[in-house]
Amino acid sequence: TATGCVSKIDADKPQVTGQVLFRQHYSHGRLEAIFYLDGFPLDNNQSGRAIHIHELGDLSNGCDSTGGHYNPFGVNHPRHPGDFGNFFPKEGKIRKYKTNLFATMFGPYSIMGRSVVIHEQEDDMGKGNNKASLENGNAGKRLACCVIGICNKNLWEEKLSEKCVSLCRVSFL
Ligand SMILES: [Cu+2]
Ligand SMILES: [Zn+2]
Repeated sequence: TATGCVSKIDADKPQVTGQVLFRQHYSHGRLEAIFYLDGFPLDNNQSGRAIHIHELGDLSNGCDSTGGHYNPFGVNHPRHPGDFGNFFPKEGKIRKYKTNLFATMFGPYSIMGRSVVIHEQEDDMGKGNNKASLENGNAGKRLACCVIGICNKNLWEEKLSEKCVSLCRVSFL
């Protein structure tokens, strides 16, 4: 099954747009994801940007209505299934492939219909010594978000091949 999530713009912040695509072939198969995002500021802000799965696929009040981290097992951050960690934009872009993710698209804990949120700040990975750190990593404002739905699998193939091109370029340099 190929699914994914096509981003939605949040008006007042950096205009982060793009796609987060997921792929998982069967219920105990590994979940893979492609993070393909544009629009981060071009200044030398080297800080990471946290990306998480939030509980609700509700954008009625923009990214603010997506609730907290999807936490079906009642554990602390960063052990939620959608705690994807920090991403470091280069030239305003994130191009990242990840595999063996803990989240799933199958069964009662499926991420379908939930949301992906891209934050303004770095995820402290639960090491912030405060309550919020164990709930959300103190990742700050929500720059962009999208609801996870079923998408055309061509999106995956397109993005993956583009990503390979840029990976080769990076390692060549
Ligand atoms: Cu979040
Ligand atoms: Zn979390």
